[in-house]
Amino acid sequence: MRVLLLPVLALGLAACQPAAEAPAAPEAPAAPETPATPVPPASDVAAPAGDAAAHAGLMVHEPWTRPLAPGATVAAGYGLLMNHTTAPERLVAARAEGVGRIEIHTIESVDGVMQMRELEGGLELPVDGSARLAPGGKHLMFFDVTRSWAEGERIPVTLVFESGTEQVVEFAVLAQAPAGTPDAGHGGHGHHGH
Ligand SMILES: [Cu+2]
Repeated sequence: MRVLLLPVLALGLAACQPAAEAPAAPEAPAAPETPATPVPPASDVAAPAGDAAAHAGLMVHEPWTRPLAPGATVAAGYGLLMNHTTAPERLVAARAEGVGRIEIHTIESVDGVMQMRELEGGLELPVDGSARLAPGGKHLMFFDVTRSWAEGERIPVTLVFESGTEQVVEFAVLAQAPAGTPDAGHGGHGHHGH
């Protein structure tokens, strides 16, 4: 997955980086001992849970997925991603225990037929911007899920951002979309091949 993403990522950077800013060195294969991941100031880390903490750094509001019947291996993940850092970010990958691989998908109409495909360059998160993952739109796609997910469970998913920041988010398993989700009545992903 990571290997596949890198060339795509490089293209995305070249296309989207503002001309005024020098692109960050795209190499940095993260030597295990070097703390390459930006660490927020201690004051931010110590912030109590609640609205203040919820609106710091990179966050996902109401991450959720649907129950997965026994034998089913494909699921989708939704939520509202927000970037409250001072630098543009991109969600470039994700992984979770018990999930073979996770892709970032978008849906578009091709000749009147809705089709989903991998979102090239990942999911863009401008400074103070957000990106919504929702039924009928962009979503995380979980492949090769090895067990069923029951309503009420929480599925920890590690989100990997372009800067190297990784964040574990617990996706709630919900039979009904949370209130406020666009197109909440839209069905699942049964048509997805693979
Ligand atoms: Cu998909």
